[in-house]
Amino acid sequence: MLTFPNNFLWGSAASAPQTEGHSLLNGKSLTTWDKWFELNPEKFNEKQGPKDTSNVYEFYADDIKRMKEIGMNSYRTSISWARLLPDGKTLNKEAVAFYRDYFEKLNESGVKPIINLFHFDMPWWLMEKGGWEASESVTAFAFYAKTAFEEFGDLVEEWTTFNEPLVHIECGYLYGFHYPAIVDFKKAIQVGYHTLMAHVLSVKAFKEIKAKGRIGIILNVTPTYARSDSNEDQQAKKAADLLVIKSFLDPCVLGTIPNELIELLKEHDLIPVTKTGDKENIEMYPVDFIGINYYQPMRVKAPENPVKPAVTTTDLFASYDWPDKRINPYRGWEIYPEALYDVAMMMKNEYHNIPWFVSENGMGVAEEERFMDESGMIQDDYRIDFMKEHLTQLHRGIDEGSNCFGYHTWTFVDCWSWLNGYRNRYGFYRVDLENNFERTLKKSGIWFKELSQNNGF
Ligand code: BGP
Repeated sequence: MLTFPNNFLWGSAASAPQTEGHSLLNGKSLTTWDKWFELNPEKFNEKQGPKDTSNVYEFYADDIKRMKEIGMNSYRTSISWARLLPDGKTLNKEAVAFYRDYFEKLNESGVKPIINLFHFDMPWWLMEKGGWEASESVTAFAFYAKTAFEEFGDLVEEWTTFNEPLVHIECGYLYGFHYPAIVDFKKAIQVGYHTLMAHVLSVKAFKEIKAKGRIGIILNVTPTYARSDSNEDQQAKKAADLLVIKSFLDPCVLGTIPNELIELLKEHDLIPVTKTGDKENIEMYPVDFIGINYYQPMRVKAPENPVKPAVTTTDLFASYDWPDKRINPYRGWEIYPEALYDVAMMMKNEYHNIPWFVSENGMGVAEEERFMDESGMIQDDYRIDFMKEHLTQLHRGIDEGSNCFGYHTWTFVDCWSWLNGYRNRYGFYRVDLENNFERTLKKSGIWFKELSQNNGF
């Protein structure tokens, strides 16, 4: 039996744009997702857009009962910026009422809300002004964050600013997966810098108004693994570490941007525009805790035919296809639970053992109806095995002193996933798209209840 620390958080994560629905109703303004779907619906799996998603806007009270049914003691979701402040300034009263009731009901049910502020959902009004490229985004976000702390601070004690900031940077400005889908390294770095400062100024606002509880950020970081010990591969690993791990972890936890990262950016003419006082604010406002989303490791090798200055990340490090990898064929992601132990050790040894939790981990599987038994329950043993393997590695790290306080899966109820729509399913509950988003418990939900009740397995 592997037992986890007392008061360990067992739960799931989700986000406003992926679950709420009512995306064009109740006073919410458009986000880049709503607009992109309007412009290019063919880009989305089976033309499944962000409009209705899993309709949590209507079903949240029953969903919270479902959380209790499977032993969840915590839940992370986000507030939609475009719903709370449709024009960036004016408070949407209906949104306030919705989120207050949602968070109140979570608390009453003993499900601790962990509330995030940005999950890839840039309001369209701000995108039209340049989105994260524009310096206005920093102050606009800090205003939104302060508004959220003031409106919901009595109900929420665990806040996070961003979910996976690297994703909107990489997917929007380097790899073409998210709007505006452009490829421009310099812009990507500027977008990243503004995101970092938006985060820092939100932490500052949180501390200045003396909001209760703690504030953190959710990052998708994992130690990188190089193809070999050769100098070239190790150089590539170093660049990857700087750009995809230390770029956010160091300033957010240690209060500094690493010098080596600054040197690397200088070398490739990528230094962003900064403001006086930024450095001091980064130093003064580190986070109280970190959330780490972990799905797959990052394997790197020396770049092939790199150009200088770098045009994109592959001029600094290339991704390495490890021949011995195990793969989740539906999502195409490597399965490597050992990395969770390495993450735990990294947080302990390199980030002064700051409190952290696994804020997402999960397995997306397509056409899960294949695994439905006669009673209608999906027998997702693969998901249970996936969790067991990852929890075993996490437990090793905790045993060796890493300060991990929880494990959240992605996700609670099957949800909408950006361009992939509803293709890959991750939930403890199945969502029936043909039948008004009806929820049905999967076998993994029953297992999760035992896990939480026993505080281990
Ligand atoms: C994370 C995101 C989530 C979620 C998850 C699963 O990176 O924070 O929003 O979508 O990945 O990935 P996907 O939905 O792309 O299969």
